[in-house]
Amino acid sequence: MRTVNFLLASLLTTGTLLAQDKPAEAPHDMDHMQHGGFMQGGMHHAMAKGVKLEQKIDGHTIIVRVGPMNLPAHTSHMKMPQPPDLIWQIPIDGWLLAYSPKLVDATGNSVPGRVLHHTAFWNENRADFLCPNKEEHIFGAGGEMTNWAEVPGYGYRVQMGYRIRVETMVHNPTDTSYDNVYLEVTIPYQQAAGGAQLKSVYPTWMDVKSCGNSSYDLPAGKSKQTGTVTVKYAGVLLGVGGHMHDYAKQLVLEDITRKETVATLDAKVDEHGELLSMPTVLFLDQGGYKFAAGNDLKISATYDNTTGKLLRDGAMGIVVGYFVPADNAAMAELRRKPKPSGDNKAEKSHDQ
Ligand SMILES: [Cu+2]
Repeated sequence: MRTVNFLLASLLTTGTLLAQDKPAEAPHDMDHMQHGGFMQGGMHHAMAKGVKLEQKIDGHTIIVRVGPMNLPAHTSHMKMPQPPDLIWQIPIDGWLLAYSPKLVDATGNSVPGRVLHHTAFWNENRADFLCPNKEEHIFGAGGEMTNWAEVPGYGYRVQMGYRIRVETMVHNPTDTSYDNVYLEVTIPYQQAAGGAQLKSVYPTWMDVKSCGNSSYDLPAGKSKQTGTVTVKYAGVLLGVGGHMHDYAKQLVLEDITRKETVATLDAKVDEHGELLSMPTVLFLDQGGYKFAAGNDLKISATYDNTTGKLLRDGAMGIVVGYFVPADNAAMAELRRKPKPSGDNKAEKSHDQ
């Protein structure tokens, strides 16, 4: 149970993730929409050259490695050339159990995590079960280098050949330049054949922007944003954490069909409003929080922006959890053909 707590706690840290940002808006940039990019606000990054994704299987662990990247000191993510989206092709039939990211240089020395703006892994072969317009977001981390720990008895089911799109954005707010930096994500797995069968979990992103782009403009002062989403499958939520930005106050998840509050997450901020942490709520003592198929959920995020000005794309409000469906076979309809590869876009767009 402690591991579960750790996992869910790790899902909530600021900076984690995410930006699925299917380009529902920004009609002025059809080209990026075609390529399934995640543009937002029309800001583009230059592309870093020579960045590759490699994987190494070591016993029951896969190490996914993205690099090399050169990161000059004092460079914002807008100025920094960014790696293109890269594809990790799944080499096993089985379950991914956990994700542990770190940054190293060419000789294996560790590099501070804070030069990672964020990384996000998207499964091109599956649609998100709450928002089928999006790919399934299976892992995310930011500068805090969130570990997603193993939940004993559960795993994320994959098949050989699945295409996982790895989105990485870097910056360097430090005084030191770093060359030949690699992002390494260590992922233990279990084969489907021969071992104990695990229960499949589905990462669950319940967003105040419903199924649209996660970022939104944060007005000065107190504000509240709400969204709704329908759970089409019966099952249980093991627990939830939350993702918000600076000046956060609170995230609330309600089941409006049952007229019940599922979880209230009070943000912890410092005296400047900088986000320190979000709490975790677990439902394990009751075997998970039960959803019936068709239940409507409402997500509310409140902020108090004390800067006195509007912060463009300054806010997000996402309740993040793991869902276990009652009938796993029903989830098969979420499989989809990966779109033709258009990985090497000349530009990358801004998303947070
Ligand atoms: Cu965010």
